[in-house]
Amino acid sequence: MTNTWTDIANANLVLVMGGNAAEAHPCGFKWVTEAKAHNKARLIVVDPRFTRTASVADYYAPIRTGTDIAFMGGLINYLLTEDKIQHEYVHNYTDVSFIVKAGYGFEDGIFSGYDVAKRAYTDRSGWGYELGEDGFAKVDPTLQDPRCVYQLMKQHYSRYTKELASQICGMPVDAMQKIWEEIATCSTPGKTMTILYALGWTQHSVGSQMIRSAAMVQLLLGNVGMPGGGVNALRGHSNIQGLTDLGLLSNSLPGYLTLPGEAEQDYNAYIVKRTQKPLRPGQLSYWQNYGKFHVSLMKAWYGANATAENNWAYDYLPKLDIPQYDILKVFDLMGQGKVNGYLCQGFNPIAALPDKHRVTAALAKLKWLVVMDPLATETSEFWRNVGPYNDVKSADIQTEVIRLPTTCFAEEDGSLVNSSRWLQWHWKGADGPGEAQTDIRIMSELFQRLRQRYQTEGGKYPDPILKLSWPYKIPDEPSPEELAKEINGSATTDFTDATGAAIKANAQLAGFAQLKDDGSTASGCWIFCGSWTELGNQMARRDNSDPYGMHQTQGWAWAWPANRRILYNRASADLQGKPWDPKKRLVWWNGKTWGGTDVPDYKADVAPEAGMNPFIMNPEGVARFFAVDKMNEGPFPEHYEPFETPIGINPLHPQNKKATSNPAARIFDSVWDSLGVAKDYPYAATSYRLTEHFHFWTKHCKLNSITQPEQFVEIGEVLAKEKGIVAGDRVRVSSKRGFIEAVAVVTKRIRPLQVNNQVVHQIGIPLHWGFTGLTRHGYLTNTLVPFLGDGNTQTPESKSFLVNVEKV
Ligand SMILES: Nc1nc2c(c(=O)[nH]1)N[C@H]1C(S)=C(S)[C@@H](COP(=O)(O)OP(=O)(O)OC[C@H]3O[C@@H](n4cnc5c(=O)[nH]c(N)nc54)[C@H](O)[C@@H]3O)O[C@H]1N2
Ligand SMILES: Nc1nc2c(c(=O)[nH]1)N[C@H]1C(S)=C(S)[C@@H](COP(=O)(O)OP(=O)(O)OC[C@H]3O[C@@H](n4cnc5c(=O)[nH]c(N)nc54)[C@H](O)[C@@H]3O)O[C@H]1N2
Ligand SMILES: [Mo]
Repeated sequence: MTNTWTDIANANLVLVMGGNAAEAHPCGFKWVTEAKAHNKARLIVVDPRFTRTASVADYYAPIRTGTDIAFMGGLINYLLTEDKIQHEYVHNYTDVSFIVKAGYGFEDGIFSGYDVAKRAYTDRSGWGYELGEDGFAKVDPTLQDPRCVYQLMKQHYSRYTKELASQICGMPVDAMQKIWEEIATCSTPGKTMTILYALGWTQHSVGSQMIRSAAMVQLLLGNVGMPGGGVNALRGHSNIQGLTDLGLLSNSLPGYLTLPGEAEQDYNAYIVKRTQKPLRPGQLSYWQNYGKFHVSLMKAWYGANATAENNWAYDYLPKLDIPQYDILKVFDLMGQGKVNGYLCQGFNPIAALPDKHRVTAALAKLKWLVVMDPLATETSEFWRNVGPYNDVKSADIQTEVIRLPTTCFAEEDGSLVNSSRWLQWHWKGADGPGEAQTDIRIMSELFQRLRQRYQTEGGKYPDPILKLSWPYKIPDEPSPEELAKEINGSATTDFTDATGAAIKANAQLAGFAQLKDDGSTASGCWIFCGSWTELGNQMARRDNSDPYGMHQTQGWAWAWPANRRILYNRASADLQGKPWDPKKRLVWWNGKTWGGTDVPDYKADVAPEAGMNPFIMNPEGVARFFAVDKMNEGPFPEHYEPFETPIGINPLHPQNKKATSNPAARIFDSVWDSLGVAKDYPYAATSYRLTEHFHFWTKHCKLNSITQPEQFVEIGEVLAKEKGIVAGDRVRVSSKRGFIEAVAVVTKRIRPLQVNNQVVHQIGIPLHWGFTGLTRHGYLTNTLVPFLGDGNTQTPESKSFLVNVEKV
């Protein structure tokens, strides 16, 4: 989230698109209700199904799954041609005036630099700004240069006419027009729209670009950095934000630092590459501090063993031989027999990952599988034959499965980071049952034993394990408090910070501005620095007073970074530092310093005249319409069809088959044969959640099992009639990869769509059932989903695939 849950109350318009917040985030959804009740906000919902969120919306329109870029592209075209943009904001705070390199091009659905054989953009030399001899980016403030971002963007989206967008999305032209008009009213300074999304956008082969297209709309409207604005990812699991913050993805380090690749053996080159110099005069480029964050991290991990002489233990860090080991990659390798053991901590891959049969076959190739979980999951039971629901030959599976029962969140102290980037401390409610141990205990014991083995037996390269700092009172079970303090960080020696304050050795640091690259500070995650200071545990704060009435509640828990609630909030004020609208004030310049109702996302003492731009995490200081080389499928979002498309062509460039679906998506060679086509599987399916269950675990709880006891699928009335299906019939839903059987819910909430001059029916499939727990057994929904994903995040395309439906 750029903004916060509470800030939704400040919105004038709430667009829920790519999510179903009333169902999946029913508690947070109260802030939408607040906005409607106290701010007369309008709620618009765009979803393939008329959802629980749609049922309380002011306006709803259906969309074909996987086509949101066509809608957003059309909207961008509309805003530009109708001139519904926040001019002053767009001209000064975005890259519209920047000149793009001559090497950039786009033809027939493909950007410059594509390698067909590698299915990747291998030459991105054209995807950047033209630099002058002074090293700064070239700009044309008149926006006339045909190679400025404004002109290129306008040209790119001119193809997205209302009619074509409607034909792709299956949304009637008048409905589309109505929503666009309403959104366009938010280009007035001070009038803001918030966009709330979740998996309806991420789970597509073009998911990242869908979200980017939404960000572009928000920039055109001047809605980023504004109260009631922003692009807001409603996170899923209670601590999934914390997972990415702490760098648990295979290619990251805590605080969005990145692991080196194999070619990066040289420490200095690693740091220099990540320390971008400003691309505009007078600009602050915040990543210039990369070295301070990195050295402080290595001091937290390796303590006295990280020294200037050994480049702060740089050689102990693994160097990636491939870009990343995401779950699709790992299970692909497992399927090839290249993985011996798998440690599965709080993860139920056979239920959660696409293509259940493929995942089962991969698990069966393991020598051993360890499952750390409070429950017996489908994954820990994957070898058990459960009739049609898990139709395996147990005798053929040799994998040894070891279950280590864990406690769950209510049985331990700790912190969770919510979607708003708030770190909230929580307290244990009860002891775990039976032999359950905390995850911290299990992992720590495992580490101690591994370390002992390295000590006694040696090994190829024991240093990274032997030299790790482990300063906890009880080495087998560090306390959550000890870990939280370490993650915040402390002084390793006496030192003087940037403001001249004398800091004593071992003092908890007050914030990341104190971090240094000379070894005098240690911090396990720089963005969390400030969460446990000399004043104590900031995450435990529970003061919800709101002195400005702006819903920033600065005293409630602690938000990263620096307790700032709204990112890029400098953009809520004009060039002179005056809020665009006095009713929407966040930060402003008082003649000497920046301050306001939020912590400024800016250098507090830099006067507006100095010409520093608000987006300080980019070296050019402005927000990007042109993504330079950051996105794997090109600088501008382009609509591509789902890999399993019900219409078979991409109406934007029907002649180029290579650009039907995302040419840079994550797909392995062995997967192509498992994809179906519309002739055999004519219906577009999507999978989703219900309020009454949480994934695959609440079916172990009696009350949840009573409220939603049995698996069902949703079918529109028109299709049901065609197929002779009535409510309550059992139906078989099949894809190229397998089938499920469930009860049919026949509904008005899913209607047939007119797409590319044909009728497309959509099928809705909730995902919560399986072959463990107290509900009736069901088939894993992921039996149906294809094993491929987004080109940047590798998130599987669980929201768009093809199926057939028959009555059984
Ligand atoms: N009760 C409950 N709440 C949960 C969870 C749970 O299991 N149970 N899980 C949590 C987790 S981990 C997550 S990640 C979140 C997910 O939260 P959400 O993303 O809100 O939930 P989903 O139900 O997966 O999908 C939301 C909607 O996306 C729509 N959709 C599908 N394809 C498209 C498309 O192409 N375009 C558009 N515009 N919409 C589309 C679906 O019809 C569905 O209504 O929920 C969290 N909250
Ligand atoms: N088709 C389809 N597939 C999907 C999705 C979809 O929309 N459609 N959604 C996807 C999404 S967004 C997600 S997040 C995944 C969810 O997939 P998973 O994360 O694999 O599923 P969960 O059941 O939420 O959690 C896994 C396990 O964590 C255990 N657990 C709970 N607390 C603790 C703890 O403190 N310690 C340990 N060790 N274990 C604990 C639970 O008992 C549970 O068995 O599914 C994905 N799969
Ligand atoms: Mo999720």
